[in-house]
Amino acid sequence: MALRIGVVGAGQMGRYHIERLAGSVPDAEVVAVSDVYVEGARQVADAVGARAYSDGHELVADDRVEAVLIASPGPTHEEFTLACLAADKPVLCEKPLAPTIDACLRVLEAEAAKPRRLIQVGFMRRYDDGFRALKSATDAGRVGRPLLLHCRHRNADVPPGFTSDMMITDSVVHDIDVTRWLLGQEIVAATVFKARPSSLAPEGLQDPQMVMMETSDGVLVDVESFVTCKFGYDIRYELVGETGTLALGEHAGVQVRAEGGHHGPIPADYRERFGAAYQNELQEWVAGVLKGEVTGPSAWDGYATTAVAEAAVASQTKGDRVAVELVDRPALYG
Ligand code: ISE
Repeated sequence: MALRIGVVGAGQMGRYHIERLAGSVPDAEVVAVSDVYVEGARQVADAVGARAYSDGHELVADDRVEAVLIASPGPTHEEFTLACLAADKPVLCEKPLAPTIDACLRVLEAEAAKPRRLIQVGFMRRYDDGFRALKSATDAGRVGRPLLLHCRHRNADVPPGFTSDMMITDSVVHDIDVTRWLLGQEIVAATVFKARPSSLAPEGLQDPQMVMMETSDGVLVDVESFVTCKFGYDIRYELVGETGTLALGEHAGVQVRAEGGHHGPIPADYRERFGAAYQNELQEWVAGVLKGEVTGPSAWDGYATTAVAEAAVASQTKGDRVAVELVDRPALYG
């Protein structure tokens, strides 16, 4: 039997997920789609034979919907995840879990009172083969104890209205999540440094920025966030251990040496770079839910990531190191 899924939000990410769920994820069926712009929901719903709603709460309450994927704007995530918890329905929520620490804590507390996890947060890099290989090599001790982690996060461009704090809350959040997951440590402080802005960045956008993070065991992490780099979507990592380094992302795809030059492909955007990761994420989520398990990035991960992002945004304005304080980790999250 296929898992009957309702998707809240029929914008860019919602449509991207619906296409996959309906076309290439085994045992998944999209039975409902909601969007405040109901015409948009109807258009997508009709294409996959689903019902359309203008109100996500009606979708969550629909008896046909067994599990929910939330891809609506971040500020709506709290109300919809809470509705899913109240209805006891597993939910895959796109990042962020919620945009503020307080909102994340309300979701965390509601789930922590349950006997089992229902929420997974959409940090898809954990499902990328390259990032998984990096984690296996780190865990296997291939380069000894980690000391430093260098992260490069470059986007060709950003949509109009993209702001300097969104470079943290929309973009660097992935590096925050990868750091915690890869090292198995919490981040205890963040400091943001501002380079001189690119003359090609929109007026007022502080681009690029460097985010320095410190982990609980003293690993130092630097993230370059450069969202108007113009040349493509460029994600690179280097972990420095006591006996060697592990690098990711330097040479993806076929490298051509010809005509006196050396050329290789650069993905245009994150959907191209992480297409396979999104596919794995959905497949593993559906397969898990059908077995009664939710094992991907948790509400705790969503909360901790938002807490670090808030500290980094505070550091942007204070120009100083900002400590991250987390609440005690509820038993549900191990
Ligand atoms: C976007 O929202 C994402 O989630 C991408 O993974 C990230 O690289 C990009 O910077 C964000 O804008």
